Amino acid sequence: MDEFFKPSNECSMWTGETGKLIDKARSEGITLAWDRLAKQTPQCNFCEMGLSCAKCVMGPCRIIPGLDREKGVCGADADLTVARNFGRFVAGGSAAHSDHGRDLVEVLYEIGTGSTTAYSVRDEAKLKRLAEEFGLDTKGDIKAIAKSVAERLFADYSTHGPGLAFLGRVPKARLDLWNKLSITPRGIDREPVEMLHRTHMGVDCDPVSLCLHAARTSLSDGWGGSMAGTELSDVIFGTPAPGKTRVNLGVLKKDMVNILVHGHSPVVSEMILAASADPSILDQAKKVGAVGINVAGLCCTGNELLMRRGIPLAGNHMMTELTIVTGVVETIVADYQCIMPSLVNISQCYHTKFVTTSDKAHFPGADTYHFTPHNARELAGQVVLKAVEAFTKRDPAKINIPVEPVEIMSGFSNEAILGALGGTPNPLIEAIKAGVVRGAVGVVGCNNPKLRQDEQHVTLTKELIKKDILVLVTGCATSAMGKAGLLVPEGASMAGQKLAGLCQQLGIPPVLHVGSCVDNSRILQLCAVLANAIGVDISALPVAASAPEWYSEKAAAIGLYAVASGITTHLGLPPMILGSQAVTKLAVSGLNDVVGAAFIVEPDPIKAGELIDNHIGQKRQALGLSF
Ligand code: MSK
Repeated sequence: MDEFFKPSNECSMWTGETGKLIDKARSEGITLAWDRLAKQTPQCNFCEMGLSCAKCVMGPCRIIPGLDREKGVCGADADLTVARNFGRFVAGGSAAHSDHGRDLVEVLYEIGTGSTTAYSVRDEAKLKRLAEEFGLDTKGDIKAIAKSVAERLFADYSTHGPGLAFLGRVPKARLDLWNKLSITPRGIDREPVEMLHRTHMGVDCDPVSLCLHAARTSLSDGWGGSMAGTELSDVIFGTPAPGKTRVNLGVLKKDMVNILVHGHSPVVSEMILAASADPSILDQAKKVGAVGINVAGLCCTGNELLMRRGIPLAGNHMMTELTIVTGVVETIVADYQCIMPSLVNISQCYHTKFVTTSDKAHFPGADTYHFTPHNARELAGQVVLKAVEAFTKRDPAKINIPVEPVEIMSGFSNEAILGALGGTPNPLIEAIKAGVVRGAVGVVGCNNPKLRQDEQHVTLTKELIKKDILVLVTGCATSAMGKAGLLVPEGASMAGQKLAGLCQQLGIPPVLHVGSCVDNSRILQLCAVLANAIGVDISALPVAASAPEWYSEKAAAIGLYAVASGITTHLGLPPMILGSQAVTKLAVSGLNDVVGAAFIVEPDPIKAGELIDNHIGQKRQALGLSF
């Protein structure tokens, strides 16, 4: 462990909008995630190393390799304990993404059966392409096609379906490898459930077997649940196309009713957006003295609306508490995932209403609305009206919006990227061959209060684009990139000469925003398209992934499905596996021999940039290209 970075949680190092609002929160006696982290430090070393086990009541056990507590009560040693814990961690992340994807399948099914009119198919062409890809009839009316696509994807969630519908996108060499290793995902629900079974005491006692099943579980997310979430969100709400919007706390407006949508699913937030444009509700807003209703996003629900509607992004994970401290947020509308329970308490210090909308995500103290596809329109109107009421309760003495917004460009779906290239990946392949784009890296994921917010994302990305490596960004890294000026074409001035020239020619930023957490499946698909076009496995491509500030189980699932798909992945913080030398070695090197990719754990973003650059250079050389 000593060789790894020990993070700092010193709040005093903050500057800019974050620092100003941390100071304001402190002056008002409000406790934030950084303060709670300080109180939790030092954190449990056994848990940090993956060496504690509370999975049965013979325990809890703490394993101390090399000393007199080498095994838990059941006889599990360090390797098995770490592998079990990691397997469950990945299963949690996969289940979260995939259950989100299921919600989109359910909405599409309701559209198909005609039992909801609140939602419709906005991208009929994409729905038909999916139906064709799945071998379904594309000639019926659009509702019939919606129903059959939904039914095909429901089958993917079961254990006895025909095999995941999206596996047809996987390059043959990769699929053959998965079949050889017995890690081809069989069902989206099956793999995480089997992981819970395998990690029950007395089932799978082989750390390697557990790690391989963790890979299979993550693949059921990446090529299953997440991909369904992305593709059906596009079908129902529209496939993103490039456009401009803004980012940071400056997108909040003093003279407007501010509603923040938070979480991951576009299902509720799209309805809130529609209700906020309702003329009768806008009249109410004017009657209480507001000039209008301003909807802005947080975390990945924010990314969903940003990509498709150009709705501005107020902030990422570590900004969520601070948005309330501005004193101008009337309502936070939450769906699920990455929503700190502390938001309820902080809202109560202000006039802010904290509203929950999912039957899966209850927050004691919140205003609870149980949204379904049937009542969504009506409930969205009620929520927005409550926000208008809350506007009258603002305390002017508490208002502080410390920054002006920054412009960004978003909306780079695969359809948009390939469309801009004339409908084929060939121009991108030629640019890679010529070294104009030396390679591509997906910089994805969260913030973590253990790290200086956004700094790892931005520093690493600047290093990569300097080396003519194109960056694709998703999730909470997006705000970081936007605030640093990397999501506008002018950001090309920070790139290497060749990449900068291409960006100028195409009018694009050197960092392309491709969406939310589930939209990492877009990156998988793009890699598959490139690999298939060149005729190689994904592991042969000059690409990598990075989650420099990750925190969540979902991020672990994303990292593992990237590696299992052949994409070497950098992590800024190690997962809780360091208590097992065998599992750690497998993660950082052994997997190269198994799936042709592995994890790089490196806290220093400059060194991480060098390692990723070197990896890309080696992949280029293996393809017969210049380093
Ligand atoms: S919201 S999983 S903090 S990216 Fe997707 Fe952000 Fe990470 Fe949550």
